[in-house]
Amino acid sequence: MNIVKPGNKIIIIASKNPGKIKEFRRLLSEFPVKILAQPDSIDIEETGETFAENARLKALKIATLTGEWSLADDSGLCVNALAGAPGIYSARYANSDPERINRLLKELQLIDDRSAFFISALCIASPQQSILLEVEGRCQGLITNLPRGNYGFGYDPIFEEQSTGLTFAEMEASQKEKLGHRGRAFSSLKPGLRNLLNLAG
Ligand code: ITT
Repeated sequence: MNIVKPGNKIIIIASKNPGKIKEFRRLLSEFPVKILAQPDSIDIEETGETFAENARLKALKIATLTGEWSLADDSGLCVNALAGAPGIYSARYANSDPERINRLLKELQLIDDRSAFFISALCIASPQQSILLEVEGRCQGLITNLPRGNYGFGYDPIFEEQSTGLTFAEMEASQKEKLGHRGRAFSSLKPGLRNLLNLAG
């Protein structure tokens, strides 16, 4: 049996998005694991048709190439009036965060229904090609008319979280962690991760 001693385990975050990596470092800080970012030299084509498929393929590829457990996140913003777009294409919607925000605001210029939700699909895979854990988290909100706030990354300045009326970019990291899609997904992942790491409780 492969016994994992707490503190010995390395987890590679299968991401090149610095905003996501920062959030994962916070989320994983309570676990006795060593966190490393995906090597810069590795590029992964996201060929899946769902968030879960893309998370799986990123985690499997990084785990295989590095020989360590890997945690991947595939996430995006789904706008109801745009039939769920940009969805899994959120990163490919334009070339930079400001351009992605501008495109989305332009497309919604004449639209009253601003409802939207963020999704985060998380997957932990092993180098033996096993999917160890898979979960998903969501967060409901509205797309604002103009960007607000300076925290966070990506679409954060134009996503107003439903229960607070604050954009993610107006929230401190701890509040986004509690209410956001990634934090919610991670909460579902925690019991399984504790088990995998042979940790109590
Ligand atoms: P990796 O695949 O390397 O992790 P990526 O940025 O390409 O990086 P995705 O394919 O999952 O990641 O695309 C997610 C897109 O949705 C990307 O444009 C993000 O900026 C955006 N996004 C995801 N989570 C977000 C969040 O919490 N706040 C703001 N934007 C977010």
